[in-house]
Amino acid sequence: MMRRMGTRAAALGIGAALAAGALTGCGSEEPAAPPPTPEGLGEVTVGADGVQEVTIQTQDDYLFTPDRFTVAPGTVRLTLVNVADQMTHNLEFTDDELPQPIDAGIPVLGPGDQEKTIEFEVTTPGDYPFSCTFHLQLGQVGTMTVSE
Ligand SMILES: [Cu+2]
Repeated sequence: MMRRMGTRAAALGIGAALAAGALTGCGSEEPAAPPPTPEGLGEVTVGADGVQEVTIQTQDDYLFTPDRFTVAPGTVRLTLVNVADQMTHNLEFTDDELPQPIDAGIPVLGPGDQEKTIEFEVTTPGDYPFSCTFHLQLGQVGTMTVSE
């Protein structure tokens, strides 16, 4: 819980820094570097009950942050946090491309720091693509890898 609060605070801090940079105008012609991934996102940890947990994020854009993460075979508890002010997203695994079926998804997740957690079992190593079906045409896709 504290970790997620910290992540949100970090995200807000990044936003404030970007806004300040825009106001002062540094005059550089170099393209802005993408914002760093907030600490903890995409990192797999093991909960007290032995289940591996990972949190990813969506924002007011068409990206999952991060868009790749790797888990071991076993139970996965995946949390999606939508820190967007405006945009609604979802997360659905791409059924016809999965090494094994995953009977879990997040059909809709509104803005304003809403979050949802799903839990599922994976046993077959490989790449498991997922997408936000609302923004699939805009390239909002990601991949969960199940290691050997
Ligand atoms: Cu989306």
